[in-house]
Amino acid sequence: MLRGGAFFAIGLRDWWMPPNAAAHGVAVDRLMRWDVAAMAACFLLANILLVWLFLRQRRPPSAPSTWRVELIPLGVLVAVYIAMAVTAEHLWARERFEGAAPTALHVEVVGQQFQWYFHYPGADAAYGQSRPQLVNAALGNPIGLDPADRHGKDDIVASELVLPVNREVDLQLRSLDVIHGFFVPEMRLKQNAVPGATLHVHFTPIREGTYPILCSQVCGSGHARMQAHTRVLSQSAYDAWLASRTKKAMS
Ligand SMILES: [Cu+2]
Repeated sequence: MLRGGAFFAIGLRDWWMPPNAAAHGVAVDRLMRWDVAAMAACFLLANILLVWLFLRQRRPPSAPSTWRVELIPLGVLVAVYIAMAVTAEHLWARERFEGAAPTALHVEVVGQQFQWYFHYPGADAAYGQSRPQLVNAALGNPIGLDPADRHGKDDIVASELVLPVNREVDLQLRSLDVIHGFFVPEMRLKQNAVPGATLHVHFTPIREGTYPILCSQVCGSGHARMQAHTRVLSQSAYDAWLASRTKKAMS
């Protein structure tokens, strides 16, 4: 019996969202719980009313009181949906339109069928120019960095997103071909990468660990394997990773 209970608990845990690992995720989770609770209450209320009105119709109809009863759940629903839209929009806009702090770490995320690339600006803090005609993954230049640009000399292009814990990150997303969806469930982060546009999202990872990165837009036949991961490290481990990659980029 106990084993069955534990199994049920694990199933329930996996059914719900994965543990949050980002600073803004606390507010997202709170909103999500509130929204689900509000929708469950509305669903229950609607069904109770449905049954009640159905049973009432068996008596001689009393039209005036029936439409007044319908107005109550309608009013409640309108109020709940307006509250949901305003709170969600506010939360989304804060992450999307209020820029990251000047001290944030900058990483460019490039989506291409069917791979994510992570471009770090290196020690000079400036991204090297990239050109579409230079894109050649087989030759080790998947995002088309221009070898003639001195800013690109120390740039790092990785296939995993490595981040220090408790530091804000400003990601700029772009795509080399079709629309991809950059999705990190544990970071409560989802933003499309759109060809021809550079879109910013910023967040602060608060828990060390390795978290999956998925593509949330059906972007072609290899969409299901368009996966990467983000590794959130302590500052010293991140510095060591950066130093090892910088040496490789410079050599
Ligand atoms: Cu994709």
